Amino acid sequence: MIKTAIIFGITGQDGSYLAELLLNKNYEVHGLVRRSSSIHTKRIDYLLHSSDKIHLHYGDLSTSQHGFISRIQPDEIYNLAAMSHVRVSFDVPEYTIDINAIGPLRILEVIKDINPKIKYYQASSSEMFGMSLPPQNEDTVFQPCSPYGIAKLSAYWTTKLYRDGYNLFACNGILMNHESERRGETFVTKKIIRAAVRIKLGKQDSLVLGNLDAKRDWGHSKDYCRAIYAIMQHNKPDDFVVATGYQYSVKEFLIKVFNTLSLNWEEYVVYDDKYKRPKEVPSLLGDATKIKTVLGWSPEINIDMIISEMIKSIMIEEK
Ligand code: NAP
Ligand code: F7E
Repeated sequence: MIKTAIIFGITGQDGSYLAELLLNKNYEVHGLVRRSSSIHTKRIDYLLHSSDKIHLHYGDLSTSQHGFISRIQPDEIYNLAAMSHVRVSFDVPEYTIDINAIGPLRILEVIKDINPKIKYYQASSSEMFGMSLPPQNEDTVFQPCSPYGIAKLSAYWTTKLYRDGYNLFACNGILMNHESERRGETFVTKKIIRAAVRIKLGKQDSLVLGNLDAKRDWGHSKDYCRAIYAIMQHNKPDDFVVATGYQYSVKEFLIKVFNTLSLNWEEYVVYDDKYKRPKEVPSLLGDATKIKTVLGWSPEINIDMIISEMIKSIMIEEK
C-alpha cells in the first residue's frame, strides 16, 4: 500500500532530502509552503519536475493545520518547519516561540483530534542542550540558552506529552548541526565556504565572522534524514540523539576550508561583534550510541567530505 506523508518545511535543507528519500520509497509526499514574493522551491524543483507524487500546498505554521491535515489524512507527519537560525531568534523571540513551539502543538492537536494513528516526527535540536557539557545524549540535562533552544525544548516536551498522555506515535530526533550543499546561506559553514571560494576567485576581499571558539559536531543532512526516517519506522515511538561523535571548533572548520583552497585564513578573516550572540552554546558533541544500537544507524559522510561537496557546488555557482 502506498503511504502518504506530510512534510512541514519541505522547501528547507532537510525537507528537500527527506522528500527525495520518501519519494524513492514510493510515498506520496505533501508539503506545506509559505507564499513569498520570490520563488523559493529551488531545493525541490528537481523533484517537482521528475515526480507526480509530490504536491505542494500553501500555508503557514502560524495558523491551525486542521483543514490541511484532515484533507490529506497522512500516515506520517514530519515537522521540519522552523525559524531555524539561532542568532536571529534573539531578534524575533516571540515569532520563534510561535512557529517553533506553538506550531508543533497545533499539529499534534489535530493528530489527537482527527486520527491518533498518524505518526509524528519533531525536529528537535542539540541547541536544547545549551550550557550542558559534552558528550550529550538522551539523558543529558537540557539547559537552553537562546529563544530558539527554549522554543525547541517546549516542542520536545509537547511531543513527549502527546506520546505519553494520548498514546500518539510521536518522536523526537535530537539532531546535532548538519550541513550540505543545500545549507542556508547564513549558517556558518556555508558562509565560510562561499566566502573562501569567492576570495579564491578574486571576487571578495574578506570574511567577517563572530565567535570562532564555539565547538560543533557537524554531520551531513542526507545521513540525518536517513536517521529521521529510521526513527519513524521503529516499532515504538522514542527519542534519539543523532550525531557523528566528532567535534571541531569554528576556527578549526575555517582552517580546514582555507587550507583546502590553499589560502591563509589569517589574511582574510575579520571579527565583528554583530555576529556575537547574547548567549552562546559553547560545545556540542553528541553520543549517538542509542540510535546506533537500537536502529543500526550510523553516519557515512565525514566533515572532509562535507567540505569538499560544499566547495565543489559553490565553485560551480560562482564561476
Ligand atoms: P531550514 O533549511 O531553515 O528549513 C526550514 C523550513 O521551515 C523551510 O522550509 C521554511 O520555509 C520552513 N518554515 C519556516 N517558517 C515557517 C512557517 N512559519 N510556516 C511554515 N514553514 C516554515 O532548516 P533545516 O536545516 O532544513 O532544518 C530542518 C529542521 O530541523 C528545523 O526545524 C531546524 O530547526 C531543525 N534542526 C536543524 C539542524 C541543522 O543543523 N540543520 C539541527 C537540529 C535541528 P521557507 O523556505 O519558506 O523559509
Ligand atoms: O553557528 C558561530 C556561531 O549559525 C555555528 C542551526 O541549524 O545548528 C544550527 O545552529 C557557530 C555558532 O549554527 C558566525 O556563534 C561565528 O557558535 O551555523 P550556525 P548553530 O547556531 O549551531 C543547531 C543544532 C540548530 O538546530 C539550528 O537550527 O558558529 N559563528 N561567526 C557564526 N555563526 C553564523 N551563523 N554566522 C557567523 O558569522
